[in-house]
Amino acid sequence: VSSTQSSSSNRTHPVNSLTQDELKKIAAYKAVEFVQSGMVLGLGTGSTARHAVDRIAELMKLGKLTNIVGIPTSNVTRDQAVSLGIPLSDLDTHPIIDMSIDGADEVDPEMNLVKGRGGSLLREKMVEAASKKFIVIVDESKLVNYIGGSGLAMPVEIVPFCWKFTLKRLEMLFMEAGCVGKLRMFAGREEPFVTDNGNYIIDLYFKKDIGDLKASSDAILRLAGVVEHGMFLDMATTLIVAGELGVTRSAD
Ligand code: ABF
Repeated sequence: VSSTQSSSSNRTHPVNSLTQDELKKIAAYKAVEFVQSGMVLGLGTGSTARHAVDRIAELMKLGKLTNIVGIPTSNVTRDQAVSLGIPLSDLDTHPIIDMSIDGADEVDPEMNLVKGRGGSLLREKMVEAASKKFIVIVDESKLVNYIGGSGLAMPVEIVPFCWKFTLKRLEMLFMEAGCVGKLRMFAGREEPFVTDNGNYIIDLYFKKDIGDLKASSDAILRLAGVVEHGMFLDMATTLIVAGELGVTRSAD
């Protein structure tokens, strides 16, 4: 855990030799402890957030949580929530969300995030930006020194129209960082991955730190053809990290 997080965190129960999925579940269950009856909840997407949605439904069945309304961040989460009997709504009806709980692909020491390797970044950003609290739940493998620091992709959702043109414009923006963009494909298929919103995703890979994140974000969003990117800057209000040595939670 970074110095920023550890200086303001509370360590709780010890954890030993657990699988990554078990760590994800511990982080998710910890976040759900902050859910209260009557809340409108942003329901995240991905293998970590999935555990949180399961736990919320479990507590609802036990009568420990009542009057919960969920706002799903993807079709997959919507289907999961429906199958578990969680009542759902949307941002049109609930423009202010009490709390969202979601995973992330990277978390830097300032709690800036990369999200969207699962493909749901646009709806996640809409829902989480409308949330009074946004709890990020990760296992410790997601902690990085800087955004892009895992060497894995930073996703950008773009319109399908002339996607090669947009890919080139994105690479040119980050030429100094040695940026290479790749069109995401459906796993094991020769077809472009299509998001819930009918768009494509370009995965950007950087050889170096891209530097000023806010300036990078603005530059990406200025490109016509870009819908949204996977950097979530200054959005997380709480970070819960499960690791081999225990669970840490940042101060709110
Ligand atoms: C989502 O879940 C995404 O934005 C992110 O890509 C992913 C994290 O995945 P996982 O929890 O499966 O590691 O919130």
